[in-house]
Amino acid sequence: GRKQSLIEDARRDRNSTSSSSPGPSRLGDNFVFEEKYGRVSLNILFTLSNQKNAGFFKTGKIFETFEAKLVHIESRPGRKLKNSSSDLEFFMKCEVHSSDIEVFINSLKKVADDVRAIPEEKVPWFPKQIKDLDRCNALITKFDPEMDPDHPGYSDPEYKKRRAFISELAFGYKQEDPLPTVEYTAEETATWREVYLKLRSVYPSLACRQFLEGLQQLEAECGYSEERIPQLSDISAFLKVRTGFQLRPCTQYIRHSSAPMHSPEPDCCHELLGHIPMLADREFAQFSQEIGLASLGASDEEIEKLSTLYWFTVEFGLCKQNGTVKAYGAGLLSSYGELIYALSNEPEYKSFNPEETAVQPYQDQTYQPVYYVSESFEDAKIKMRRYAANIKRPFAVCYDPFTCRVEVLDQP
Ligand code: NLE
Ligand code: FE
Repeated sequence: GRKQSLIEDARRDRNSTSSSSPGPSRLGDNFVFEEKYGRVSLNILFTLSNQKNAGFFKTGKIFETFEAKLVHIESRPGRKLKNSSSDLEFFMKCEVHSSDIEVFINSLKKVADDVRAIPEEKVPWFPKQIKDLDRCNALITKFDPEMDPDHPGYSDPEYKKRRAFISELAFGYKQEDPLPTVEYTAEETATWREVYLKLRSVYPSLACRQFLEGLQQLEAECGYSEERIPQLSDISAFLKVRTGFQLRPCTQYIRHSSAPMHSPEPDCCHELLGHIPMLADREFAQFSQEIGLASLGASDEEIEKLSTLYWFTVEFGLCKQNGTVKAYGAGLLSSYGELIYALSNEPEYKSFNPEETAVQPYQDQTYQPVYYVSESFEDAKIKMRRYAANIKRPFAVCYDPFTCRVEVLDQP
């Protein structure tokens, strides 16, 4: 009897609204669902406070009544302090008839608490904890020497073999693994030495203060020198106590010995000399994290803009210090050729402003024709936060330093 009446209730509800206005289906004022063949994909979240699971079967009936095709179900203990510990939170992916959405959600609201529906299209998967980055290892670099005839190692089969071997270490890496150690050859160390000494000679006049401080600490405490290529595990431990940053392996191979002053692709010189000293600075580390957090759950279009912002700041940024322009971008600090060029009077300078910088076209084959100058990292961080706050997402994200997880907060 109960079963029948529930279905009838729901059917009645359904019929009473089936003649409602055509066009995009709406839920409240926030979401417009995208239809495909009259059906929409929904992510449904709700809490059940019923101790005997009866609530769960009631929701099941509603799914059945509305012919909602279930794609995925997850449950976990509820987190809300005010409720009893027997609460369960559910996350379900399903497809429903678009004309049914409102009445379907309303029916769920009668048997479950905190019912929320988020259109599938607006919530792409994104990493929420460090371990999730194991799913992001399949990084493709477009300047692979196997593919690109302009790569300095293109016609050196030995080099390509070695580079492929080292890059495999990163592809197979899992968060619980120790950071891979690479035994570098004498030739590789010779390339490092050349890059190191050349760059080291111009850093004092061209690199920003934070970079010089970071490098000095790395030389004093992490064995940075022209003698050997530092290993990731030492650096990761070093950064962790300074700014909380930790490393995962990426490009541990080194550039081809024929082109030490500029590499089209990132390599260990770029990571170790360009990025690491900057990531030892708290203000800069926070700035970098702002960009990452802003990207989580954002649309592809927004992510394109954020990567442009990353390009003109973290990779190729300049900043003012005591009235002079200095380099802080890693792509400059790891390329003697471009560092000298960027701080000559050849390229054009513009002042950093996220709205404008985000849409500046760029190429990655050779030196940049235009660079953006920030007033300070603090100023860049504040502007970046303001920019990120305006990105439209159905939720906000917040990094919890205690659990090292990204918390997803629902927008009111
Ligand atoms: N051009 C840089 C270098 O030579 O170190 C690498 C570029 C990474 C974006
Ligand atoms: Fe980089």
